[in-house]
Amino acid sequence: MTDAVHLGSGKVRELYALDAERLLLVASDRISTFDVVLPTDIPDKGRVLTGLSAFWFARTRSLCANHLLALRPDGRSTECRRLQMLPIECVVRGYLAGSGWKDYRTTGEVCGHRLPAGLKESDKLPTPIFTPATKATSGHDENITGAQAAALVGAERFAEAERLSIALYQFAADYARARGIIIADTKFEFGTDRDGRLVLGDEALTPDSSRFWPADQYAPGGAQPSFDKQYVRDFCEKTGWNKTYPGPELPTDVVAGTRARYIEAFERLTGIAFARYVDNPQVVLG
Ligand code: Q0N
Repeated sequence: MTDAVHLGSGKVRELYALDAERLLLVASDRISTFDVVLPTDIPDKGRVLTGLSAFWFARTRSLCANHLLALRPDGRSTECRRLQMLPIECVVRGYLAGSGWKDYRTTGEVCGHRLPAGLKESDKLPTPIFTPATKATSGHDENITGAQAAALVGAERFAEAERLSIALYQFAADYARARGIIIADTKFEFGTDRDGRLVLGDEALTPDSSRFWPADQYAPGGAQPSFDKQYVRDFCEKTGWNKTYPGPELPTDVVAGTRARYIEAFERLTGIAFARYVDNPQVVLG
C-alpha cells in the first residue's frame, strides 16, 4: 500500500492504483442509510462484503469473467484488474421495490419494461428485468430505458451486459433463496479489458449493492425489512432524524445487532464460519 495512489472514494470504499494494470479496492466498515454515511462504524462490515463478493466472483467465473485477482490477508482489500468501466449501472430486478416500484406506480413501466397491471409493492416479477441507470457523479442514479443505455455503450455491448446481468442475478437469487435470503434486486458494474471483453467489476451481490430480504418474513403489499440494515433504519426512524447529513450516532445494541446480521448473511450464503474467513480469507475462493 506504500506506493498505492488513491484514485477515489465511494461512500464506503476506497480505490487505489497499484500499477498500470491493477487496482486495490478497500471496503471500510462505514454504513450508509437513506444515502447518508453514519458516524458510527459496523465492525467487520467491510470484511463481510469483501468476502461475499469474492465468494460470488469465484462461483460465477464460468458465467462471466470478473476483475478479481487476489484477496489480501486483511479480508477487506481486493486486488483487481484495471478496466475501462461502462458509463451505466447494470441493475436487475426480480421484485418490485425502490425506484422500480415508484416508476411502476406512476407509469406502469420500469425502464421501458411494461409490467402486468395490479402489482403490489415488493411483488415478485414474472421474470427478472434489466433496468439500467446512469452513474450520477453526485446525488442519485437515474433510471434509463434500454434504448438510452444502448446509445451510451453500443447496442451489442448493451445486449451482452443485459444477458450477463440477468444470468448472474438468476444464479445468485436461486442460490440465496435456497438459504433463506431473497435478493430482490442488484446492481452490477462492468468494464472492458484490453482485448475488449466485458468483465464484471466493482463488488457484486453484496447487501450494499443489492436488496437482501429475509425470506421467512416476505409479505408483498408494502416495504420489506432489510436483511442487514433494518435495525439501523428502525433506530433512525425512532430518533426522528430528517435523513440529511449528518446522521445519528448508533447505540451499541444497534451496532451489535447489525454486525450480527451482516455476519449471518455471510454465513448463510457461503456456508463458511465468518471466523474462518477472518483467519484466512482465501476460504471463500474454494
Ligand atoms: C472503478 N468505480 C466505481 C470503489 C468503487 N476494475 C476497475 N477498473 C477500473 N475502474 C474501476 C474498477 C472497479 N471496480 C469502479 N470507479 C472505478 C465504484 N468505485 C467507487 C469508489 O470505491
